Amino acid sequence: MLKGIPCYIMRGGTSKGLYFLEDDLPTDVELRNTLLLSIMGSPDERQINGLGGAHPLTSKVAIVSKSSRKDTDVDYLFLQVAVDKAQVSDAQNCGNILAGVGAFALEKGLIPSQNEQTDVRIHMLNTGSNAVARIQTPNKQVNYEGTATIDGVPGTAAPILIDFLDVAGSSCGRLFPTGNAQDTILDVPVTCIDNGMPVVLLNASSFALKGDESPAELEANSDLKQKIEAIRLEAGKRMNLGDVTNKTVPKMSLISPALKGGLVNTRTFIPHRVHEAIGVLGSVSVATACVLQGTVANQIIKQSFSDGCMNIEVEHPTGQFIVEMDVTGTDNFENFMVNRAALLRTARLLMRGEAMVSASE
Ligand code: NQM
Repeated sequence: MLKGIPCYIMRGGTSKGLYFLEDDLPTDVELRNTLLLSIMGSPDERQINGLGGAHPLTSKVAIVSKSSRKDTDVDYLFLQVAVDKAQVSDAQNCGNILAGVGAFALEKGLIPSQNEQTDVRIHMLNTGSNAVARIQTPNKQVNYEGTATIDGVPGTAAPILIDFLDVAGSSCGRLFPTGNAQDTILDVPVTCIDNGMPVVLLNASSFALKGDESPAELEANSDLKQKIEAIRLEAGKRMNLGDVTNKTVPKMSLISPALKGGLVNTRTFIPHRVHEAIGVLGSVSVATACVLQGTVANQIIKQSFSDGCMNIEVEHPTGQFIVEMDVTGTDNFENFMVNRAALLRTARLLMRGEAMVSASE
């Protein structure tokens, strides 16, 4: 006998995932995780027996509920369902899947739509930080269609503006968790930063790379992967993340000079596959490191920045990611402050229905 669990499939930014109401899933975490593994078809590198897309970027889950807080409308828990392991992790946030949360909450009636546009205030449970997503709601209906484009996704869609309010140090306790703009790990200069996503920035040239290599080329380089993983395990400890052997953070971003007119170029291990683009909060962390003197990224781009608002264009394998930032103290590590980070995403509702599982699950 099968039973159905109400579920939406949505593309959020450059990721795709399953969106559930918290009330539709078991409250017991172990039971919930077993159920999600079964729905996704994990562990199996093809996820052939489930809804997962056989890549970390398409094996994601959002669990959404009405917020218990006064300052936000909905709570969002992000879960990364491993593809080839029986593992479900809440150790990282996801800014791409976040792009679908506002629309899902409105579709499910967790909050009322306003006329024309609705600002959905979202509490991100993984990191205890908040964001506001501006959703187009003409006639109080969510609008997905429009002319906005984001690199890494074909076609156009309605824009979703996301403002991050307080993400600095949200996983590691501090924006620069090691207390430095730059450290050396296993003889390699690194910058460890957490502006919403723990990321280790490395100069691509430290590994004799140009930085324009394709994700497939990087993933095929086992010597490189071993070196990067060794640095990651040590960085995790120094970033207050403990033993990160089985965690998907920190992400490892290879930085090189811009190739397509942006500010900086990236290739990001997330942390074992290489991202086809770059994560949302990952790019906010990279953009933040770019503007502060003394970081690995700032030394590569060789530019100084004045206080105030700026657009930072982060290049990635399939285009660019623009982060709007307002910062102060870019010439002084002690005084450096990020006042605001915002960006554009789109989302698409792909399916609404029920995920079918065995009635005994
Ligand atoms: O950094 C991939 C993604 C992400 C996470 C990853 C993300 C973010 O592209 O906020 O969006 O780094 O695992 O969805």
